[in-house]
Amino acid sequence: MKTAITELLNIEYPIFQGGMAWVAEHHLAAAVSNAGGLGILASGGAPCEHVREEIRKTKALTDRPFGVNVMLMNPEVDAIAHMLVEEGVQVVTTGAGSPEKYFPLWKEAGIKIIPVVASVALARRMEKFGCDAVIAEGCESGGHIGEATTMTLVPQVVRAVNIPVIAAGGIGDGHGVAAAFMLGAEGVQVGTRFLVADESQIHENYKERVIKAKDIDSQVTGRSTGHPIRVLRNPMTRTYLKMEAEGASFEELEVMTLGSLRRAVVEGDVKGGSLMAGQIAGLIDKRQSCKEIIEEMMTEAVDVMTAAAKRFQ
Ligand code: TUI
Repeated sequence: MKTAITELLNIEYPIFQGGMAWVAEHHLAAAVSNAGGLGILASGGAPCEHVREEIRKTKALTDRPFGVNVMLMNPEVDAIAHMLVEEGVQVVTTGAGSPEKYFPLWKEAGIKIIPVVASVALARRMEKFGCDAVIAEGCESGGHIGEATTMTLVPQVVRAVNIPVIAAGGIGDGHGVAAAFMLGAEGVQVGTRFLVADESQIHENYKERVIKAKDIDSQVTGRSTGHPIRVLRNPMTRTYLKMEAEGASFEELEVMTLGSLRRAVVEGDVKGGSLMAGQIAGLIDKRQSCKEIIEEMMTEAVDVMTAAAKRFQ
């Protein structure tokens, strides 16, 4: 399947694996790239040198294109931005802010820049600065989210810009891929389904919670602090949301969440950890390799699009 995104990045399938903090490390990213998608390493809140090592380990596992996600709230973001150039990274995605100050540096190095946006305004601004594509991420996504849904954000971004748009948020099977294309996207980004991939290194307990999750099992913490984060409900979210409703300060709430994603991913603490996951977790019911996930999603997408074309012709 050829789209503006497969052509731009020289990849086989228009599927990105989201750059999930603590989750998207070299085994996962390389497996996705080797399967024909775009694997993406996360920087999250990691130190620059750790991300550099991850890039080198990914290169050892794949010759295919892969990307690095820069989480713009990372305290070492400036160092990371320069390190990506030193390491010859070809594709950068960004999240949780505007990457405009790094555009000259990255463009000079020939890096493809694909920011994640949660609004039309930021999409327009990114296009003006010269990015190659944008990822329009709806609030069905796990982790740090904006306000608009994927269904409403994607067509509005598609209409507003002249660069390819990748849809993210709530896409977990071929029906979701087909829907994204119908909204005008040229590719999709998938996070939650890759959490449970065989190559995903997260703790078994976390995978089990994703597989058992039902449609309404995620909650958004931190709306009052301006840092809304979608996670699966657990005792931590119950306490957090209770404190938040009682008007707890940003500092009090921050103390609760500090290190909570690491506790979930590394220690498998499903009670006190942050089980970041999207609303599509309810649809995800099996463990597969990245290759199986990508091939199944693409086959299903083509099948449903073909069936729909026949029905409506
Ligand atoms: O970045 C994400 N998702 C993330 S990052 C993350 S790590 C983290 N942990 C704790 C606290 C904060 C982050 C977990 N999940 N998705 C991309 C995304 N970007 N979603 C929303 C945005 C966004 C929001 C506002 C991008 C830009 C923005 O405003 C920028 C501006 O200057 O207008």
